[in-house]
Amino acid sequence: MTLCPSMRKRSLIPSSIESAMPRETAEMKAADAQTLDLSRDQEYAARALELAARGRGLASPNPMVGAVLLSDGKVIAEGFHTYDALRHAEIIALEAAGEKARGATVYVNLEPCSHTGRTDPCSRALIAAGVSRVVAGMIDPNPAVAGRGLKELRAAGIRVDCSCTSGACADARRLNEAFAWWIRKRRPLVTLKTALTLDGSLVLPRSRNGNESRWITSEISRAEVHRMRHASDAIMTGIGTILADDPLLTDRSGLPRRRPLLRVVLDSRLRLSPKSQVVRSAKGDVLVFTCASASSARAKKLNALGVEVFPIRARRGRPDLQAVLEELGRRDILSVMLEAGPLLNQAALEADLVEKVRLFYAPTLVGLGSSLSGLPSGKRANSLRVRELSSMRTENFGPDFAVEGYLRDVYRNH
Ligand code: AOF
Ligand code: ZN
Repeated sequence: MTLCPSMRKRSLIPSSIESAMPRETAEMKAADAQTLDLSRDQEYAARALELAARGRGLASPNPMVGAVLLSDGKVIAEGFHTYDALRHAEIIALEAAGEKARGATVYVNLEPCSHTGRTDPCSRALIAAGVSRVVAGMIDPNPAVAGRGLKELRAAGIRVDCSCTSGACADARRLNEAFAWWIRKRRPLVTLKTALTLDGSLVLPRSRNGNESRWITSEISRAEVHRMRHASDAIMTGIGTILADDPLLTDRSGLPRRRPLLRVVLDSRLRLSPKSQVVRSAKGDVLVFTCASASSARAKKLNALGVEVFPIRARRGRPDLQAVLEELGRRDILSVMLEAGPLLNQAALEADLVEKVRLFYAPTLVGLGSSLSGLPSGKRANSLRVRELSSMRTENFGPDFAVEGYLRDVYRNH
């Protein structure tokens, strides 16, 4: 086995024995250097990702991108992208490094762009700065780039490595999955989130004294839900949930975001009350899709209160979900968190418009005899089908746990 230098330092082998070992061959040294290179690459690729994630809530509708410039084994500059500051991560780092960028290695979680968007191509800036190597976390899924950035860098004689070649791009891909989906499909990635008792109930029985919490999951889980809301561009629910719970549906994570979380309500017959919490707190961040008239007195009243009422085509008497998502995509909404009741959840699943689910389970039971709670029985249940989740993960949140999984491979054909 070849020990990498850092491991050897911590080696428990007494130095007398070590010195009696055969001398290192050139081959072993080369392997050592490679291991060192690899662990260094991993370290700075992870740092680039960490920087990128600082753009959460601030980069959309652009991807989250972080860049690290390394010269003589030292970090000489860093940067991350936010949409309003315009400049791309690499440019921020290059400008901070100045002349020192010559010969540097650049770690960036997304392939540098090669196109002129709101800014000039990063590929050209990296070539002009004379960097010697670029390590990219993944190919840019934007069809305007899609490999051209790396190709240009290579053509200019820069050594280019992409983590996707070694299959080490899972974290980079996960961070920008919503961008990757939206930039190709032009509709947002939908994550269905719900809280459940361990036996799968979405509702708690009414409390006897009225003092019991109406929450299924703990405060720790609910704080995580606010982090999810922070990471989303929009939250979507149905009028049934508004009428039943009168929720606020805001992002109360306290974390910075460049656009308010868009609160989307599907309301076929426009039953939304001007007195609801959503409407009373509206500041141009509430969008109601309805199959009813958008010029009725109710609609006008809602408009006056800062709510946008958008007429949408109906499908079986309800807002057509595909059309809703297309409209959201046109509005640069990359991600939607579906926090709805069983009917809308089911409709979205049936229409195959849910990419990801995150289920929060509380360690409680309401009765193992019931199933599919909340869903009408009979005919409707016949249309249900079993869906398999992939890339499952579980995480603990205080007494609860969350299960996450994908119904679709967001990066298929990529
Ligand atoms: C990079 N570095 O930091 C980001 C990149 O309109 P623009 O000029 O902001 O370009 C947006 C596109 O550039 C975006 O769709 C994605 O393809 C890429 N984002 N690229 O090299 C960055 N944010
Ligand atoms: Zn760029």
